[in-house]
Amino acid sequence: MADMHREAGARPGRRAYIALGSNLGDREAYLREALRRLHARDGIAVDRVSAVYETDPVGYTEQPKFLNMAAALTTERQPSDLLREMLEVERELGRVRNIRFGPRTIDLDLLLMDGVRIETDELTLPHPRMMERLFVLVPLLEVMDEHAPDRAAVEAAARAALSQGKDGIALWTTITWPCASAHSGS
Ligand code: PH2
Ligand code: MG
Ligand code: MG
Repeated sequence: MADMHREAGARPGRRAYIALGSNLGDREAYLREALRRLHARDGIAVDRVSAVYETDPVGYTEQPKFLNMAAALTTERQPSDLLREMLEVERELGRVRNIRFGPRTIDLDLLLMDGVRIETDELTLPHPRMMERLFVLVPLLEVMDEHAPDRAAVEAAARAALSQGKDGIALWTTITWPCASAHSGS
């Protein structure tokens, strides 16, 4: 199948890219725990993670700075099913939804799945706001496959956003992945 993804030693499935963000509590711990919990779920493997960036809040600006990162997954799940698992991990990590775009312990956004274009009430792919957000584009490019169908579009968007300056996003740390506590799934 043309849209199936394989890598030496990897599970079969489709490539997906997600963005992670946190601006409440121990932000780095929430990012790590979200990755660990996603990876532990059946049919979802976290293959690569970007560096972690500290970023100024965009949109609703009266809130603490975020830590943002991105990850490349392989999944056998359907898009809506993957999204449901991501929302469940958000809930497990204490995410409370009150202010739209407001502070959160963890935000997991499904950005892209190779070959998938959809628009439903729950999910739009590609993510409708990803192309304007440097805090999404910079980490995403670090984990995207060289030949990913959407890579050229993401690069062009990052160039456009970077031409306005790289203010508001600074390297925070790097995470070694897989970490010792992430089970292999094999
Ligand atoms: N998420 C938002 C709104 N604003 N700003 C930054 N820097 N990082 C985010 O993850 C973010 C935001 C809504 O999802
Ligand atoms: Mg978001
Ligand atoms: Mg979200």
